[in-house]
Amino acid sequence: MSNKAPRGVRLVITLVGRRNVGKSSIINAIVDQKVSIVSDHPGTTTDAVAKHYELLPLGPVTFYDTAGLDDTGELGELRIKATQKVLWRSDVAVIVVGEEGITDYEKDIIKHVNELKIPFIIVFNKSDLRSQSPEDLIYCKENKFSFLTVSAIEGTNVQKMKEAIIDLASDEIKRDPVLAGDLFGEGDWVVCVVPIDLAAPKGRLILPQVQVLREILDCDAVAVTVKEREIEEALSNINRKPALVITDSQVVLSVAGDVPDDIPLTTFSTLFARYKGDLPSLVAGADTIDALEDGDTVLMGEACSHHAVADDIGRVKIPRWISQYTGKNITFETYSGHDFPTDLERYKLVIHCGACMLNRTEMLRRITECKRRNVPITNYGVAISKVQGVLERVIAPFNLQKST
Ligand SMILES: Nc1nc2c(ncn2[C@@H]2O[C@H](COP(=O)(O)OP(=O)(O)OP(=O)(O)O)[C@@H](O)[C@H]2O)c(=O)[nH]1
Ligand code: SF4
Ligand SMILES: [Mg+2]
Repeated sequence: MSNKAPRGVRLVITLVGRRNVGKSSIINAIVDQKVSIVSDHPGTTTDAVAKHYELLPLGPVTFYDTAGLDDTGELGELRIKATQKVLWRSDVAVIVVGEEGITDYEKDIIKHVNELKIPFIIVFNKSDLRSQSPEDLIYCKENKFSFLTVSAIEGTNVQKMKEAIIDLASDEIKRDPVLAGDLFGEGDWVVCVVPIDLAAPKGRLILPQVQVLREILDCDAVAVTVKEREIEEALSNINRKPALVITDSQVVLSVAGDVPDDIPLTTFSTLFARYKGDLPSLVAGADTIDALEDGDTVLMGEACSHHAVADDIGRVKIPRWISQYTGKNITFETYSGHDFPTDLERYKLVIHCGACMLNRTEMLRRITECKRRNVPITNYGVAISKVQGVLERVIAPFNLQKST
């Protein structure tokens, strides 16, 4: 069993429901191990528990066991919030129903999961104690909800439940997104420009660079890696035209000057904007930079609370470049972590980080949520290319259809 797949490609399956309905027992039955504590005391699971598992034939997945959504009191509220946060990054939800059947609590959960457009199955657990009521059966059928009766204790229908989960995962999510491999062919040369400055971690490359290099090698192409100062020399010394040059966004302007126009050029961030999200939407969002006015507020969305450095890209550099580019007096607010603000409408534009710590589902959900609220969203890399005047060039290799 492999537990080493990068977090970004794991499918996330979350079990939600009231306390004591058997969520933890179901996870234990699926993975056939005691990963979650089970007891008849309601509220046993207090924090979301993650279990990595190889769900064949789908591949590596993470099951989240969550705290019951009917928890009361101040702590209960925090737990409910934590469970909702997990839902944001979920590809599939399993809504577990206990002996009481579907009540208003369950209907609320279904409504919430539906709003987030998470495919779900309703699992009527404890079938050894009680069979599904005719009302619940009608409710599921009328609403066309998938459902299954299960007994976690006796193992009834556990295999069927696994199969139903695999069926629910959308084809889009099941497909491994392509990073760069469609932009060059076998035997092609690809030049990667990697600045080694103070912000570069000691002794290693960062994960996006490593992933791109690995994909070039997987495609049987030739990877040439240089710092920005050496690009010109490298291009004049390799005796064939590279199929693509991929540069760090922060040096894209100088690299664009050094790479002749007939060589396709893009940035690592643009590759990741497509891999992690929806490139046409993020490119369309960048148009809003031209429409910013004095007094507008822009949200800088960071997906993790990384340690901010003196000349931080999201907190210092991009705000400075956008202020210079627009000449407007704009307020920049930063938001970090797995939360996403609920008052999005306050912002004229959201500029999101590269989302290396988010899975694709969560980034797509953030984009969808912005679109639903009519707030344009772009990301750091696309915004940088826009204000540097090279956006058209770095998106040219992707042949994008304009998104609205
Ligand atoms: N008879 C029967 N009992 C079950 C079944 N599934 C779970 N239980 C029992 O129900 C109780 C609650 O199970 P848990 O798995 O802890 O429920 P939970 O939803 O994780 O509960 P919280 O963590 O408190 O939210 C335990 O006593 C389990 O043994 C089942 O299929 N049949
Ligand atoms: S790109 Fe986003 S998720 Fe990745 S380290 Fe930066 S702030 Fe964190
Ligand atoms: Mg539990």
